[in-house]
Amino acid sequence: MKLAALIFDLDGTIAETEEIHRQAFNYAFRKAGLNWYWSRLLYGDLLSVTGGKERIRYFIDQYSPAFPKLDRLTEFIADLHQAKTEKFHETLLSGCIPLRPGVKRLVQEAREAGVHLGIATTTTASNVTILLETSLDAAAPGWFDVIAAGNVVPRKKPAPDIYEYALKAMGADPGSCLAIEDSENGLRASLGAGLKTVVTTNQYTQAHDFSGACLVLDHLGEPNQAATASVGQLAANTYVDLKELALLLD
Ligand code: XBP
Ligand code: MG
Repeated sequence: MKLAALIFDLDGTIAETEEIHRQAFNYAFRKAGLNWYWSRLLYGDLLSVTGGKERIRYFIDQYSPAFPKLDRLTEFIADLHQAKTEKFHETLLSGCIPLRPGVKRLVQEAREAGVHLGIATTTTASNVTILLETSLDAAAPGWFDVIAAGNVVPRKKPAPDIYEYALKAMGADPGSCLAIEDSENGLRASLGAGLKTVVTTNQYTQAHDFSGACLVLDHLGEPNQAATASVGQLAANTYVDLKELALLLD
């Protein structure tokens, strides 16, 4: 089967951005005078909820942190998240966040071969464009047929909505596309949209349940940096290229 399109998740897949999100959340809490602190361990739990605003509300509901009694909790959370997003942008703009192994190479290979590209993410849309511009190429956002992000759909991952939105926008048949993800929520979303999925794990997601993925790797690999598969196997290479991905569709 010919591979028509690749749809990438963003956070944790294109780059290891969750640590930057975590630090931006903690900055916003300090700036608001809150004594909240999300450690790596706690953030690993909170990542079970996708979407930063939803994650803050989950934290309040689950951990009942001290904060002033408010009659407008939704606005309070939105203001916190706005401050967090501004800090996240500032961090991205202050230095080049490295892309994960193989991402730039695979994107360029896809472009040269006429394989369409999409992004399907629960993060805020502005985070996507800034990350692509600062870490991939100033013109990179234009390389993607669709950047489906954040609140553009009613339900975030693990619901399939964001992938269904991206497929519709690309006019693509899920049977001729592949998703690349990093988390259990992301995999549930892509499988729910009928997409075969390759997972590249990271520090926050390596213990997740990746049942249903056709390949689970530590990263996409490079010619000089072999990828290691924990589920499935690469057919001929030690890194993921279009040939390896097309074989997964068969
Ligand atoms: C990861 C997420 C996002 C980020 C935080 O998205 O769940 O919520 O953690 O970004 P994905 P926001 O893996 O789908 O790219 O605060 O902007 O939500
Ligand atoms: Mg992700």
